[in-house]
Amino acid sequence: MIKTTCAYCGVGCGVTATPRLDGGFDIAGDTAHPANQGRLCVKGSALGETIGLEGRLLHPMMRDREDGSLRRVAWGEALDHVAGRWRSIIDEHGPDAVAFYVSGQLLTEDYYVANKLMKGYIGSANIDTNSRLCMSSAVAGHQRAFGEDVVPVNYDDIDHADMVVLVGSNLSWCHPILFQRLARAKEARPGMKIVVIDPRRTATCELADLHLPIKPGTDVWLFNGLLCYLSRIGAVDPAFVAAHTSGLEEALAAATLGPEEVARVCRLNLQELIEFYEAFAANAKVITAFSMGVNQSSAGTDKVNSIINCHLIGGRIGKQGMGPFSITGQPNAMGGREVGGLANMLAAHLNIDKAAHRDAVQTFWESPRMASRPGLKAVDLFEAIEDGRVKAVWVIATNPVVSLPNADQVRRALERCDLVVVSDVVRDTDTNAYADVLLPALAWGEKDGTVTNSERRISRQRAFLPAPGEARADWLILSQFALRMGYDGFCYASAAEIFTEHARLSAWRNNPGELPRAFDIGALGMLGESAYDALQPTQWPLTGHPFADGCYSHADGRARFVATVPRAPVNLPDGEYPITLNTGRVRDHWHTMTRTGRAPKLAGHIPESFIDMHPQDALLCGVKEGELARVSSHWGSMIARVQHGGGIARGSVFVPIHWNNQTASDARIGAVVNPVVDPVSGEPEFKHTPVMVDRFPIKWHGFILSRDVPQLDELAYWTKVQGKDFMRYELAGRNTIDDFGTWARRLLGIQDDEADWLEYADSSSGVFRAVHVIDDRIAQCIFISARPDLPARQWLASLFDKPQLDIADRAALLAGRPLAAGADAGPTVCSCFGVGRNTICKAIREQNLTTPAQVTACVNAGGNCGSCVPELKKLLNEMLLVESV
Ligand SMILES: Nc1nc2c(c(=O)[nH]1)N[C@H]1C(S)=C(S)[C@@H](COP(=O)(O)OP(=O)(O)OC[C@H]3O[C@@H](n4cnc5c(=O)[nH]c(N)nc54)[C@H](O)[C@@H]3O)O[C@H]1N2
Ligand SMILES: Nc1nc2c(c(=O)[nH]1)N[C@H]1C(S)=C(S)[C@@H](COP(=O)(O)OP(=O)(O)OC[C@H]3O[C@@H](n4cnc5c(=O)[nH]c(N)nc54)[C@H](O)[C@@H]3O)O[C@H]1N2
Ligand code: SF4
Ligand SMILES: [Mo]
Repeated sequence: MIKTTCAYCGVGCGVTATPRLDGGFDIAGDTAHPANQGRLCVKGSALGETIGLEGRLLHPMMRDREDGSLRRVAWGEALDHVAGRWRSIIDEHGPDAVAFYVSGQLLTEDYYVANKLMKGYIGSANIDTNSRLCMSSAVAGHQRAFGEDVVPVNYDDIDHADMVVLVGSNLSWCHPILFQRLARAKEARPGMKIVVIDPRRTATCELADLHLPIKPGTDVWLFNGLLCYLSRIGAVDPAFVAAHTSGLEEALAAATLGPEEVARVCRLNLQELIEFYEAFAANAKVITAFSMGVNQSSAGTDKVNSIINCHLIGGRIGKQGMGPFSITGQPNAMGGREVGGLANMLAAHLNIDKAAHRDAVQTFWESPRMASRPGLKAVDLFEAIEDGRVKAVWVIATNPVVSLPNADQVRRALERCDLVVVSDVVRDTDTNAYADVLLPALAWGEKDGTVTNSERRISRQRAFLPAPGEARADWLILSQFALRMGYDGFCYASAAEIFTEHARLSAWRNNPGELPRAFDIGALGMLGESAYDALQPTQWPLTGHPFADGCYSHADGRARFVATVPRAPVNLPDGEYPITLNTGRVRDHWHTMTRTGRAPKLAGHIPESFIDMHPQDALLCGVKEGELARVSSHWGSMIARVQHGGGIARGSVFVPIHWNNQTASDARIGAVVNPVVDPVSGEPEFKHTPVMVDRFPIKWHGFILSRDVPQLDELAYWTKVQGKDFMRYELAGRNTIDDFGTWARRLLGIQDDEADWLEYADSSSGVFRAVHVIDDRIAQCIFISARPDLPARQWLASLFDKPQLDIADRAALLAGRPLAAGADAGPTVCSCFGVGRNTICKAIREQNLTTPAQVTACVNAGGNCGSCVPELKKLLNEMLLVESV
């Protein structure tokens, strides 16, 4: 058994991998890890389904720009080519003409090397990271308030808090194990008050005593109003404010707002708003946890500081059970911050714009150069690439053609860039399509290093699989490149050597008279190989709760109130684009789906991209639930299926970020998002773009289930879903089909006239159904209809698991549903045990179940990771309502 850390979110759960006899691995939660104590959410539990080599990038490749073809090359050739081109570009245009765009999914060691190489050797700070899209507002807010980017809360503070406010965080879907910890705390102490501040009524609200459906983008008004309220009623800790802070008066001057005005601007019920303010004032132990609804805003940094202000005024920080809590997204968002991977940071919590800091790092590195000013932030970087200022970019562990705002601009930039290098673990991504050089990296389970989670706990990721093909660790690829560039300082033999160097740098000149900072893991700088290998999860500061002594990292030791003058989002809805686009995550997928898209267990919950909108808005836009629609903005458009019921208010739509050109015909929501950024942090406003929604007219709907890849190019719409031993494709077309049989056979690639092929066609109603059987097993099926009244997919899908079709199956094939009633489980609710909606509803009805625990006892759903418990509650409520009518 090998202990490692989950590949996904910033909760940073410990995982064990135990080899099975069949060569696979059993993945389980590590009971000894403090972050999860043995629990895993559904994504973590499905990690074993994502470690196969199918679709992996296994060899370096170079593209012929003339015909677009890729050819396999040796590592030496690929790295010589890249080093040669970088050299000549730097010689001709200077070091700022090259750039790295990296990721919070790199290990700390990889990140450290990339940052050192760019800032200390190439001499530019043009290294930015997808954390710009994620954490940079929190980083900037912490730096302004505390003088250093430190998150002042630990997970176990949740167990002591009397009130937890979740702002712009869908914790139940995005940080499930932390959500479950919160749920357990509430169960143990039902008096604990939970408030959710989110324009949507998300699954997280199931746990809330109070949900404030705030008008998008108005959080600063809400928290300024709270600051003003706390000051007015005297809910202040004058001793703390006097001894440990400065700037309260200026902050209050910017926050002269009464609750009535806040309620009006934030479009909230006044009584509920006051209930929130009163509860905040009444409870000493308050945690305000915030995530992307706060950070991803053109006022993101101010949102962060307006929250921190409310904690400082009452001294609700630095003690057990309280504090402003930035919840990080990626597994190593925090490690990236520790190594200073953002373009405006240095390493080890030092600042690029201070000469003494630059000197400290350069002296430690003994490097020939040091970047003297901040580099380009992500959005600016891709603009500079498009206009030719940056001529070479190396993208590592991120997929910007999907995840950046104004994503069609990113595509144009990469098309025009002289040299695009991408290091990735999979072969086909939307970004790889623009790469001149593709470099195969080791993936989770194969690579070795460390990650830091949301509570500043450093954990080891350990390899338990052999390196496949010619894939190499990211730090090794970068070090070998650095050596070719003629730089010393990169002769690392192992991840341990890099980690210990990084740890020593954190202690370098870290003394009261020099450059004191809270981030100091110098004690780990002496670890040998085996101690590093055995490193237990370790939290910094190594000396206790951050800021427990009331001493902050500004030169005068005081925390700062920041005056946050509220301002509306930059682009507001208007006559042409009347609706606000909100974007975010779904429970069972991770980002651009390069990993979660491969796990059948994770595909069932939400198989297809969607546009969640209020029924009245749908009516106004002329679109219907279940039909396809187009979302467009001034910047671009995408297509997905309309749905209701996601808890969205009128005037907004919500679209998930995950689907892209590998998984659907036209589902990149990034293309629609405005490239507006926060002026302080440079973080994009992902949660607020004015859009319009209109019909995407089609002639027919359909689906294919197939063991082979069908020909989809000519279809108006398709999306792909991973099944067990097959792929499912949802389709729609604008073409008139004259001869269904011939057309369907061409789509499915069937050339054999003798094929075992059953079909039913009714041209007058536009209905066509066909099934292809090989050796008595289902191989493919296609169902087409002019109306969206296709049979449910679950039963047909279940046939792909059968070694042989029986007579009853064959008789039912073209009906698309079993002859026996009740055999269709319905759409998946519980991904862990694969339990469908119909199964759950049937159990609730027949056995009069009233609680999620009873449902679990009856049909297992909710019994493993618990991520679906909010949905079980919703189903129970819905059914109780129906019964009571
Ligand atoms: N399942 C899953 N989990 C993940 C990830 C994933 O891809 N899938 N990704 C990880 C990463 S990198 C990240 S950064 C985190 C993100 O975790 P979260 O931030 O929790 O997730 P999001 O869905 O991006 O957005 C959170 C909420 O912000 C709300 N919101 C939008 N506008 C506003 C506003 O103006 N004010 C307020 N108060 N709220 C607003 C949205 O309605 C949404 O419900 O999740 C991590 N965990
Ligand atoms: N509209 C909208 N857009 C958003 C957001 C939003 O809320 N709304 N959220 C933003 C946020 S918070 C984030 S964090 C980003 C995430 O966006 P991305 O970082 O673009 O998404 P991922 O799919 O995680 O991309 C990771 C890539 O790295 C590869 N990879 C995985 N492991 C390794 C490795 O060890 N080495 C290498 N070299 N490659 C590896 C994967 O195959 C994948 O191609 O999206 C941002 N974009
Ligand atoms: S909560 Fe889930 S995705 Fe996040 S680290 Fe834990 S197991 Fe992984
Ligand atoms: Mo993120």
